[in-house]
Amino acid sequence: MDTHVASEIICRPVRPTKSIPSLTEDVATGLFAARKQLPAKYFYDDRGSALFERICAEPEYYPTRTEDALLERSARDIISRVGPSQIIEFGSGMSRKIRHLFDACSELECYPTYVPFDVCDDVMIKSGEKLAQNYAWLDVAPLSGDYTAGLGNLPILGGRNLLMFLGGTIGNFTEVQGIAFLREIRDLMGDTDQLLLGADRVKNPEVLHAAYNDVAGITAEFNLNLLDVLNRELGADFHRPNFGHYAFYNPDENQIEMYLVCMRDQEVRFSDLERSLIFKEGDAIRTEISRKFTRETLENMLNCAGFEVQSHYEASSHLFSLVLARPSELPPVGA
Ligand code: AVJ
Repeated sequence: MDTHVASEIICRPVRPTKSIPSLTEDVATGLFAARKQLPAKYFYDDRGSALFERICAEPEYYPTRTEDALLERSARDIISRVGPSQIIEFGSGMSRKIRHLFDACSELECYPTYVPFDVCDDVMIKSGEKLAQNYAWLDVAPLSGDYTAGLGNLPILGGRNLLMFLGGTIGNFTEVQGIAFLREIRDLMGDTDQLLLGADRVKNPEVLHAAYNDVAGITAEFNLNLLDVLNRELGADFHRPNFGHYAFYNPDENQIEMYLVCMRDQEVRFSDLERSLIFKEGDAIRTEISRKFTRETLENMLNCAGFEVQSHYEASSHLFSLVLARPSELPPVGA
């Protein structure tokens, strides 16, 4: 007789504290403008999320496997330093990377509750159930919502918490946005809590270029999928073959910039908005920035957000960094 009763995973909704623009508003301000741009979050519909998973497995896309290897190597150190009673992960996705930490938890007999925080309840529940099968001690208590919409309504954190923001997603924010987001995280944290941040590093631009221009064309497909999102969500009629994927490393800004470039004049109709927009050959939409850091710029950003670096784990190749940091005094305004 099977006596094991899987406890049900229930997602707690987190109400936004900031009003976040809708896709319609982002299109109105970002596309109907001289410099066209859209937030990177719109890539991730079901197909876009699946394409991102495939990008992570491409030989040129080093960040995922580098971070994974780093996490595997440093998991014991992280868990023994923090001794978490809760692990909260912003943008948990399919909760793949977390396994290394749980392996270390099992070994060190530290049994935290896992709190993934993401937009998709189904994915968190399915991934959580799988995890719970592998780690008998594990409780999964997801939070559902948009972590960029303010963290003020998160349940108050008791105990010792490890907060995590991995994958290098911090690079999708501008410097100002990134610091503001890290400060919001800091405001949730108590003295014994720590943040684990994953960030991609400045490196040979050829390596960066290749990572966003994989030969199999998955990144191009991921970028172009955004046009399908706009067509579906706003009743638009972008003709995909009119647009091309263009991604390059901008060494002045230390960031990858990704664009959809129009290669043939097209009037695009947004029927839901009752508006049209003329795209000329050569017009471009910036669809993503992905900032790359040096050890210094990364630690500086953390200091500006009110963190003190505890451990900086980096691959010998310096391809990627994981930083464990604890809240400290906020620096004076203007510092
Ligand atoms: C999910 C933000 C880490 O910036 O490398 C991958 C997204 N874009 N290929 C990144 C992405 C193009 C990715 N992050």
